[in-house]
Amino acid sequence: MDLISLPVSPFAARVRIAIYAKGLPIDLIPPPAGWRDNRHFRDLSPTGRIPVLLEDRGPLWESAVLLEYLEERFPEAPSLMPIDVFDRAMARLLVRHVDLYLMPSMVALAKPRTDAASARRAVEELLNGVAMLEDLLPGPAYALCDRLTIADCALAPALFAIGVTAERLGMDLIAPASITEAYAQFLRRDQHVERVIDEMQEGLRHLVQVG
Ligand SMILES: N[C@@H](CCC(=O)N[C@@H](CS)C(=O)NCC(=O)O)C(=O)O
Repeated sequence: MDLISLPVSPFAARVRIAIYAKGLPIDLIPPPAGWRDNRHFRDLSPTGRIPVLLEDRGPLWESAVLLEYLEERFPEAPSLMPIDVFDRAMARLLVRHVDLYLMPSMVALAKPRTDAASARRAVEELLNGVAMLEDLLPGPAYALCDRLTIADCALAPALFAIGVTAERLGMDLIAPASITEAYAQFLRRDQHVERVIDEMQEGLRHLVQVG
């Protein structure tokens, strides 16, 4: 089984954390050259986005779906879902929070040609999304139960990407939210999160070098 992934993609990064933490036999492969306009890639990924999991029965996409699919597909591997049913709902809720209230504005800000009004709106939305997290996160601990879950898999790369974007803009988008900041720092000490953040950093360095 293969995962089409790019080191810097926060969506692919969350799936890689899950793959590493679960010790799964899944190979990471890059998309084909010119993937955005590549017809073969479009056949695998109708949305034209990364990541894509290549299963024997066909491709699967949408990183939040992939996180849950890997849970069910490899029941013998260490679980990244809490046991408690309320915590399971919270895990899904935090993944949704990342996808609905953090990533859209982060992606808008990361675009090279965002106009000033859109950028202001995106910063406001992002600050709002981070502020909401303050009431949902525990501080320096895993988001739920006492181990890594899909919530941490989604949050760690998103918070890293927000930090990188904020630094580029000369802003501080996470540090004012002290609980979220402490949580992000704590997560970086998890070996699987650290590995993937290193991959993202390396990918960013490469992007800067090639321009
Ligand atoms: N909702 C999708 C979002 C995936 C996504 O937007 N991936 C980005 C890379 S981080 C992408 O492929 N963007 C298309 C592009 O850059 O043209 C998911 O969770 O998998």
